[in-house]
Amino acid sequence: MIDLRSDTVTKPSAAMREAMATAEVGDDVFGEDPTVNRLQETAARMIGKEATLFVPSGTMANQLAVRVHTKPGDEIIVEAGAHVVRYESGAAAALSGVQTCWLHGHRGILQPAQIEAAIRPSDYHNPPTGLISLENTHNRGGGSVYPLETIAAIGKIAERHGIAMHLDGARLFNAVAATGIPAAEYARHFDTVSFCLSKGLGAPVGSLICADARRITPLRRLRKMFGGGMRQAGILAAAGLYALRYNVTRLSEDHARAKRLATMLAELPGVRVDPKLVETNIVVFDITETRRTTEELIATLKGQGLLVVPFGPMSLRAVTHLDVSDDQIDEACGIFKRVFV
Ligand code: TLP
Repeated sequence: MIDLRSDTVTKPSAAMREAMATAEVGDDVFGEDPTVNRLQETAARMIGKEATLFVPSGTMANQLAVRVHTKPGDEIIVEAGAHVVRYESGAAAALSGVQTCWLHGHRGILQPAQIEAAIRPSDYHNPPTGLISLENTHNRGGGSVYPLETIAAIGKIAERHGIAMHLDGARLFNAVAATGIPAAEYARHFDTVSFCLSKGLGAPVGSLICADARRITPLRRLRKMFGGGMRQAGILAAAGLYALRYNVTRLSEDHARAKRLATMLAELPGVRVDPKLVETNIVVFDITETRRTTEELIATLKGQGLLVVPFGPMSLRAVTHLDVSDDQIDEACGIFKRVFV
C-alpha cells in the first residue's frame, strides 16, 4: 500500500527506535526526565521562545493555547477550515467554554482587515475577543504558507487590541522548508506556537507548545488537567530529538514529490488542481468534473494499492511524507492514471 492519507502515518525508523530504546528517562511530571528536558530546550532554541512543553498531540497543544489565553464566554477568531475548530471534536467549546468566530480565508490565509473587522468592540453585549489563532502551513488550505508580512500585520492588530496570538504550527517546519524563513521569524509574532513531531518529522508521538517562560507554569498545570502529564516520556522525546536532528532539512524532498504528483494529477480528465499552488507536502484536488464520488474513487484507488482521504464533498487529499519514496510517487501516478480514465 502507498499511504498518502496523511503525514501522520509515518513509522519510526530503525535508527529512531534505537534512540528511543537507549533514551535516559525520569518522571516528567516531576520535571525529571532528562531527555524530555533536552527536547524542550532544543525546541525552544529552534523556535526562538524562552520555553516549551512536550505534550502528547497537536490537538492538546492547540487546546492548551486556547485555554491559557481565554476565559469562558470569550470568542476566538479562527479561519473556517482551521484544525483547532474543524478537527478537534469541539474541544474549544467543551474544554474552554469559548465561542468561535470563523472567517473565510483564501486557501486558509486570512487578511489583516478581515481580522480587524471581526474584533468585538468592548460592549457588554459582545463576547470579548480573547485569541486570534492562525495555522501555518494551512492544512485545508492545501498546505499553503502564510506570508510573513501578513502574519506581522495581524500581529500588530492583535497587539494594538491586547489580544493574544496562537500559531498552530503543526507543519511549521514545512513552511520553513518552503520559504527559507527561520521558524523564529514566524514565531516572534505569536504568544504561543505549537508544532508537531509526529507529522512530516516522522516521530510516533508528540508536539511542543512554545511560549514565554512565564506561561509555562500555567501551561504545565493545564496539561496535567487535560490528562497530558506523562511519566517516563523520554522514550518519546528521544524520537522527537532524533526527528529534529535528522528529519527537518529533508522536508523539501516531500515538497518536490507533492509538486510532481500535482503536476501529473492536473493532466487527468476531470481533476482540478493547480500545481503552482502546491507549496508544501499537501495536494488537495477537486474531482467534481469526473462525475464520480469521493467514496467510489477512494475505494477504487485502495483496490489498486493507493490510500488517500476525502477532503470535502468533492475533493481528495494526498500528502507526501518521509515514508514515501520517488519510486512510490511514480507508482502512485500510474495508479491515478489508471483510475481517472
Ligand atoms: N491533522 C490530521 C487530521 O487531524 C486532519 C491530518 O491528517 O492532517 N493542527 C493541524 C494543522 C493538523 O493538521 C493536525 C492533525 C493537528 C493540529 C492535530 O495533531 P494531532 O493529530 O497530533 O492531534
